[in-house]
Amino acid sequence: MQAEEVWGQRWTMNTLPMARAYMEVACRKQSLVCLAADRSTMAGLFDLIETVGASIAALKTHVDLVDDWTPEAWSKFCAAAKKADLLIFEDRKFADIGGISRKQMAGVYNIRGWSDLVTAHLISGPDIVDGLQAAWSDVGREGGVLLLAQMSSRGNLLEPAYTAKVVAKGKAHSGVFGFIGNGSRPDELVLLRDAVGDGKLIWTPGVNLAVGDGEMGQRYGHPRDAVLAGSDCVIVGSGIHKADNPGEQAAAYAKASWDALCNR
Ligand code: 5BU
Repeated sequence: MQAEEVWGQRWTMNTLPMARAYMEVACRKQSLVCLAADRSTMAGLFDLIETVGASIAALKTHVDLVDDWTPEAWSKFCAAAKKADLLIFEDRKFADIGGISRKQMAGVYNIRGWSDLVTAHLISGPDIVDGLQAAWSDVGREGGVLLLAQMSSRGNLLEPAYTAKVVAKGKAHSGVFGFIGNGSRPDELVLLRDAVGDGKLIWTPGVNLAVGDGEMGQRYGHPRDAVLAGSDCVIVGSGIHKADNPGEQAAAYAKASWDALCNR
């Protein structure tokens, strides 16, 4: 199916190459699922790409939680992700001043060299987006920033007035790919979508087919409800990687998210 037909206004109002790349991958895979690949070994990570790669559109990493991380293994992992037609999203939640965030994109993990997307808080001001964009430019690559406008965890401090300011500043910036919204609360997502409009994407963690409370304050909403409320990508971790049959579960999340997009 053509991306424009499926995504409607979200496609026509958004000319950012990375955003369109995502919308096209989602159509090829018929999935709005980003896998939160929170496994602690390289073998566990490779296994995930192999078993669920066909049902997901993007892969979210926490590069600093892998016990046996090496640059060589990581570079093979990223190559496997690309081969599986996945965008690579490092959920680093940068928050420092622009110049330091730029340097943190280099360093041991060299996030600028392999990430297509990263997350950032706007707590330090909008220059963080320029710092992250400069880091990708430093190595001749392009990427997009997802700003945390909401979070899924209970008691978080990203209150409506803060969310509104993040959206107002982020909407106007071409380096901003989109916003993180709270996938566990469709009513909050509807408000976020109203504020964002169609020009930027909203990606949502806190999604599980088993709705309710998770570990340590995590909260979960249903993928269908998140997409109907305005999410463009459901970020799913344990719902897939801890399942008895991750392949089957990934396909179920893909179907729920894709059907909801087609209904929307
Ligand atoms: P889970 O296993 O589906 O709960 O994993 C959720 C993932 O999304 C995990 O990697 C978190 O770091 C990430 N996350 C989140 O849960 N909530 C948020 O508000 C943000 C990220 Br931002």
